[in-house]
Amino acid sequence: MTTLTDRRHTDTQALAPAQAGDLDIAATRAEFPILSRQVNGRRLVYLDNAATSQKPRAVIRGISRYYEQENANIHRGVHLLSVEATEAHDAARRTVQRFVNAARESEIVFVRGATEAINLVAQTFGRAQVAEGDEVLITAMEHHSNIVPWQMLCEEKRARLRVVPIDDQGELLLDEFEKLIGPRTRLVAVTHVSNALGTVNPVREIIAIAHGHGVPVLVDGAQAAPHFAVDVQDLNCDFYAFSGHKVYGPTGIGVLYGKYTFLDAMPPYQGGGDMISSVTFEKTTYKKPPSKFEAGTPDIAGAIGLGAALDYVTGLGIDRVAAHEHDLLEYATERVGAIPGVRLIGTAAQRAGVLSFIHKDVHPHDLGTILDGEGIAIRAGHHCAQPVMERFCIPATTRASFALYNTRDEIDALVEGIKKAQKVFGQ
Ligand code: C6P
Repeated sequence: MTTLTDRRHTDTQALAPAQAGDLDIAATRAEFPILSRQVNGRRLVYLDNAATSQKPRAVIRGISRYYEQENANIHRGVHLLSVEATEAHDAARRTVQRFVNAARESEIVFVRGATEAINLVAQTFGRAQVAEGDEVLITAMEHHSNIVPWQMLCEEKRARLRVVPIDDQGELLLDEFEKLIGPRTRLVAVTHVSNALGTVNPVREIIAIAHGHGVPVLVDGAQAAPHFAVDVQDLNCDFYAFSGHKVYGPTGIGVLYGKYTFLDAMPPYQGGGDMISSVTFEKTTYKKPPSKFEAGTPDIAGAIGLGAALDYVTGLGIDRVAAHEHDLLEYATERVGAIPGVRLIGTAAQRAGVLSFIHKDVHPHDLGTILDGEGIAIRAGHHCAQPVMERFCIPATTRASFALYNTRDEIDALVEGIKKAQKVFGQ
């Protein structure tokens, strides 16, 4: 059955090559109700999109519609509502499949978010494949979600977690990566885009090198999927993880893409309803992927909301979004970087979505508080990437992160806010 979700995607296949300025930002902003609210008596300037992005009406409506018109459990009922809810959930999976260009719908596993996706791989693939003395290779710019699950696995298996270092710009040292990967490496887990530095890693090249050693690769795409086109077949990654709430979808839903051969060979993650073929007290047999990894009633409304979000982004054109955000990041880098006392943290040649910085006189948390008073939302802290802070010998950064609805005016407001903080705290 072809759904609205399916058709919308087809309609947007033939977009012209994207340029900054292609998006109608005023019209786009009008689709996000929260952007018109006031914060501390000022218009909201929302620059904390790497933490979570705001939701367009299409997503809010999609979720409301499900609860108002279709609410039922899926895969279980013979009644109409259950059939409709099942179809809507299945359509959302096809939308995700197209969004990342997976070869098969069954390669898309719905999870709670990037964190759960990575834990799933660590607890299934990892526990089956990693033994004493083996190695898991990550990088020095990973989010805690792509460190701790591997650390837990390595502790349990008496395996070794190895870390590819980064340089002062926040770029991965590829020659070190080539030195570290070896006969004991069982998996490479690497972020596509660093949430603390904005670095876009050359994951295609990393995957090719790893595959040359027969090593599979998991890519943490939490900060990539919202910002540019992701094609898992082109990347040739074995696993790809991302969260719905950073791509304009709801919280509590995310995606694990896995090559079917891997998913099929992996043991289940959790046991329960909907993941079994048959159960007796003697033996249980499991369904094929993705059901094998989706025990229990899933977040049905979340999947539908995620489908609506990806349709929304596809409708705008992800390349147009990328071009617009690239322009914002360049502008912000130039303007914030020119403020006396500011040091940018993360100056890689390829960056996306994120501008991290420190100010010599103003602690990031104080700066965050002053900016909040101006209605400007940013994040201050270690961004769940403490090893990155350690690498740069700093406790925290201030981070502005961008989305498709942000404007140059909002960056100007950020610059004014930083200058105000400087006056308050500067010596
Ligand atoms: N980073 C940030 O403010 P979850 O929490 O599962 O949706 O996403 C985890 C995650 C994994 N990888 C990367 C690269 C991430 O940036 C995140 C989430 C947020 O930077 C919250 S800490």
